[in-house]
Amino acid sequence: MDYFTEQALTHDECLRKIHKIHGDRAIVMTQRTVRVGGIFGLFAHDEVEMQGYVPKDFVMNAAGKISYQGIGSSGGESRLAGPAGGGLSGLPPGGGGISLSRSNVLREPDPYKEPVLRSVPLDFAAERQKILAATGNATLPPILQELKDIKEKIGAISAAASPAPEDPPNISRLEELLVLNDFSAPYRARLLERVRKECSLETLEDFDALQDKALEWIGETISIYKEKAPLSLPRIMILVGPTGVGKTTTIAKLAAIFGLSNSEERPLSVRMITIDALRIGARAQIEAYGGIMGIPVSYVDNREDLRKELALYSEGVDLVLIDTFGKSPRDAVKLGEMKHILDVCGSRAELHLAMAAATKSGDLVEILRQFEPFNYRSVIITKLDETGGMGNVISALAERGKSVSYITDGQTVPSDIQKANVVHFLTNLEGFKVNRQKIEERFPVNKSDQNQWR
Ligand SMILES: Nc1nc2c(ncn2[C@@H]2O[C@H](COP(=O)(O)OP(=O)(O)OP(=O)(O)O)[C@@H](O)[C@H]2O)c(=O)[nH]1
Ligand SMILES: [Mg+2]
Repeated sequence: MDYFTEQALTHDECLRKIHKIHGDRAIVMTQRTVRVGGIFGLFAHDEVEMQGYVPKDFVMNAAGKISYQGIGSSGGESRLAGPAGGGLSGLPPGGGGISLSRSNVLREPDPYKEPVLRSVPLDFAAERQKILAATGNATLPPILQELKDIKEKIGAISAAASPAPEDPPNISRLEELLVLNDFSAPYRARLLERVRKECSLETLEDFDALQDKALEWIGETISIYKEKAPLSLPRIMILVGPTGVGKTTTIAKLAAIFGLSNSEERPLSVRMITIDALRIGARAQIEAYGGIMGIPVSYVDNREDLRKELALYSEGVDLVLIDTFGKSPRDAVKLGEMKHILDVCGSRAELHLAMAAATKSGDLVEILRQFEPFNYRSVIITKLDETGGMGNVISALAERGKSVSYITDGQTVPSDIQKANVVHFLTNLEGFKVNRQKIEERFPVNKSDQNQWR
């Protein structure tokens, strides 16, 4: 076997040179571009370099055709490999040629028998590596990376051009119900995200089932205040909140619930204190309630008087209800004064924040935030009868992580107040088809929850 290496300026020229020097049995194995000549890099130029061999022993196969040792085909003909001859077909001039090793062909060595050439499968992975090596491995990865980038860009462009997948119609219907009930935008987004993620296709197609699921998840976001018996008597309950939300009326309702006898429970010994005595009408209002119920009312406007009043009730009184003057939550000075007075009640006093149900969700969040320094234990939602839905209230309470203790739904003392429960909130939502039985099973109202502290 004679091996050769030849160089020429062009691909064709190199083939012609090999043909001329080594004859037409020459086999080109590899081809590459080499930089030749020049001094210190000047005047250098590219040439094509081909390597190969001229087979010495060849065999005639059964069909009478000549096969050379070293070619991976049992029926290959003798010819100069190259673009025209097919040996390098598919490879660009200047690229590499497939090097076929001897191991690719097994030849029966018995000269007395007709020679049989048996081809063994090429190791394509190895051959591919050789091609990569011949074409310059370093150039392929950047090309592949570029292709990948182009593919990604095309993907991004087509994604931007095609509209986002639309929600199933029932999700849009559910969103309309949430809007109708004034749920805040962040609350709606969170709930709908959960619907998209967790609801089965079956549920999404059945609007009743979807509403059941949504109501259940809304219910889970409502936190009900757990009333605890006080460690010592008297229990002190204080109501604060913005102007006109119904604090005094609610104090009167609570006084009636706890202080008036009913058939089931003994009446508690209740006192009402107001620190709203200076405002025209305020004193008369609470005095009227006290008079009707037979519950004593006292007035204070400073810390010392409040301390004295509480001391008077240290024995024999179960419950002291303290009404406060309504102030805008933005009036920080007045709120500070009120907090200063109320602080004499000590940490055992339970402070509750009253808010009207018809307030916008954003304003509710702001009120919840402004009254934070009072460290209120729960929220009382008033005037539920004046609004549809409760989405705004549910959203705001969930956003600030607050519990609700009572809801009031009318001006009548004492009937229009009740201990808050999840079922009440959910059944008040507008437009929803409420499966009451399901809701009651999911959010059972315990008797102990319903029974106000005694
Ligand atoms: N519809 C309705 N009206 C209520 C409710 N609670 C109170 N009100 C009415 O709301 C008005 C104001 O009630 P108040 O109890 O004086 O409110 P307040 O928070 O004490 O007011 P200020 O002391 O002025 O801050 C009165 O006309 C009440 O009858 C309720 O649950 N529903
Ligand atoms: Mg009042």
